Amino acid sequence: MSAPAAAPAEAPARPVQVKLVLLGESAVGKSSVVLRFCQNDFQANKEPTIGAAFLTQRCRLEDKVIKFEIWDTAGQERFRSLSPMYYRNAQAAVVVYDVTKSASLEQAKTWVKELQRQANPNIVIALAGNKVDLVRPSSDSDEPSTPTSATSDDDEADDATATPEDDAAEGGDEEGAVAASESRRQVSREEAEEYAKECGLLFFETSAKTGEGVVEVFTEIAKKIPLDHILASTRGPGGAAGRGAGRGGPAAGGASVNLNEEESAKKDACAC
Ligand SMILES: Nc1nc2c(ncn2[C@@H]2O[C@H](COP(=O)(O)OP(=O)(O)O)[C@@H](O)[C@H]2O)c(=O)[nH]1
Ligand SMILES: [Mg+2]
Repeated sequence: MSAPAAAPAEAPARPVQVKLVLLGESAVGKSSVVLRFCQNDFQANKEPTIGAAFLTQRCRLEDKVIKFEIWDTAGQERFRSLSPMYYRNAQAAVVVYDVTKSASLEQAKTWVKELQRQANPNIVIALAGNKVDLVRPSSDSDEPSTPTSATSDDDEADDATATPEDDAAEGGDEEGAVAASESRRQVSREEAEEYAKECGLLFFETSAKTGEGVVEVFTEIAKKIPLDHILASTRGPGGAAGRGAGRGGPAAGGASVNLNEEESAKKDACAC
């Protein structure tokens, strides 16, 4: 038997396009999360985005290249009901709230409901409680605690829920610092996590400021999306990536929260 011609082992991986929308109340940090993910940057007094913001970010997950098409809602947050044009054909959504504002979680729930009612039935939804740096004892640090762009090769001990620094305060001050920072918290991790579990959402606490949890959000979404299915459905000439893709994957409603799926989450993380 003659061996088939050399398999295209070196063929460049065709990117899988994934349309992802960001939703959440105004000022919870949606644009900042995107900025951290795409440029590993943070702006303390970020000006609100005017008009629609659209960014793309390529990531590598195992042997696949993913091209996230990120739609960041800008201004439309004020309306209770979003124009479906934002989430039409989206394979993923990140619904953001601010851990220091309980009203923002209520708003997030409204969007989750809207997505579950009207978006692609297989949409993968992640709930992200942002600004956790504000409820951490060592929130005085201005630098990102970890590089978030997955260049941290062997840093396996660093997982999605790692606390940036826990030895900054000493002795009696430590308790005071913890109490002071925790007192800003209006949404407990448990409450939000419980809700996420009930609704079949991925759940993360994030800080666009320090980078905590940000890469993990996108990595876990990428893991949960039926990438092979999207690739198959977009194969061939004229295959419109994202259009109707994502069907046939695990139903969003039946998905479970899976924070610690693999130790290697960081290593697999999107190599941006
Ligand atoms: N401390 C802290 N501030 C944040 C964080 N994310 C965003 N911000 C700030 O919150 C404000 C609103 O952020 P922005 O990204 O514009 O929110 P958006 O309206 O949801 O897009 C800006 O001043 C950001 O600098 C965070 O993780 N920690
Ligand atoms: Mg914004």
